[in-house]
Amino acid sequence: MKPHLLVARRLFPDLLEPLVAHYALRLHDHDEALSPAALQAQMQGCWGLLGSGSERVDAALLAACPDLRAIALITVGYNNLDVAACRQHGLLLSHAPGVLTEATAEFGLTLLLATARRVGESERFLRAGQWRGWGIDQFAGLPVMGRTLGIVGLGRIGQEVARTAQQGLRMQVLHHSRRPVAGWESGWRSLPDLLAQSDHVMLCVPYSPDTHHLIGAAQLAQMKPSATLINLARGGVVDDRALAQALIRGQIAAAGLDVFEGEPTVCTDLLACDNAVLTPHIASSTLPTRRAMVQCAVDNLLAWARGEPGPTPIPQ
Ligand code: 8YV
Repeated sequence: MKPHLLVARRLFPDLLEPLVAHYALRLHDHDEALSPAALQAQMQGCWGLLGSGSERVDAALLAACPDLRAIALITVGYNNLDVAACRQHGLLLSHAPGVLTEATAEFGLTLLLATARRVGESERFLRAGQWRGWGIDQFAGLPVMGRTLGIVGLGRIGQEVARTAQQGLRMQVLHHSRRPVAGWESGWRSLPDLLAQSDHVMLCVPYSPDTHHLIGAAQLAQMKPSATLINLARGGVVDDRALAQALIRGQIAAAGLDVFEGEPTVCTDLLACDNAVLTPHIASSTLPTRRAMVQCAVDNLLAWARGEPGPTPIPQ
């Protein structure tokens, strides 16, 4: 009998096809994530989970799903897993590093430019039929080229943003990371210094208990009033309510957010902020990239079916 594999999202059926030879697929063919209770129910008897990064797997779920032996994620982030608990249960774990670096970095810069140059706000104004004439200071934005970009978290995506911002936009790049990153030592700043010195701040740091609400009221108060904040990381890295207050009070100029605490629900105060560009977690969303992410999970599952280690295990 083939082991059961829960595919917890609507993915690309053609890419899942090779799995059928080895696994009995149980498809949750929807864009809406399974609730924790539904996930637990669907996982009964499953050997594996092909997940999208939003399925919470913790000690309680593992205890309730004793057959679970493997989790392959299509995402690079794996903060939805209690990795220590998964390892205690001896699970095989994989994620999708590398394949989404360019698309995500590209979107970080898209959000930065759109936020600084007020693309969302001015488009809403035009579509609402409010454009009566060209104005000398109409939607005057903030300059990006040649300015200082502070990147929090200089992993693969952060470094790709840094290189592109330096080369393409002639930006001076500062960064804050826990460990020094070879080749980038001179741009390292403490978090307060980075926040105080940057014209634009971009968050590229993984989410963990250590980075929960890394940016809250106190940190927002350290930023320049003319600065923008871009969140490309995870919702929980920013205290969204504090951010909305900072945007309303003009404590910072604008924000560009692709990720939210409690997404897909978005804090209503943020929704009301015209100086925020808000996108529905699409940074990695180009078709080639999304397909490569799914392929990465499939490759790990196929390797496991052959009794081999997968190509992209979650690091120890
Ligand atoms: C995913 C991501 O699109 O890979 C990640 O960690 O954040 C994105 O690329 C997202 O997690 C899908 O749920």
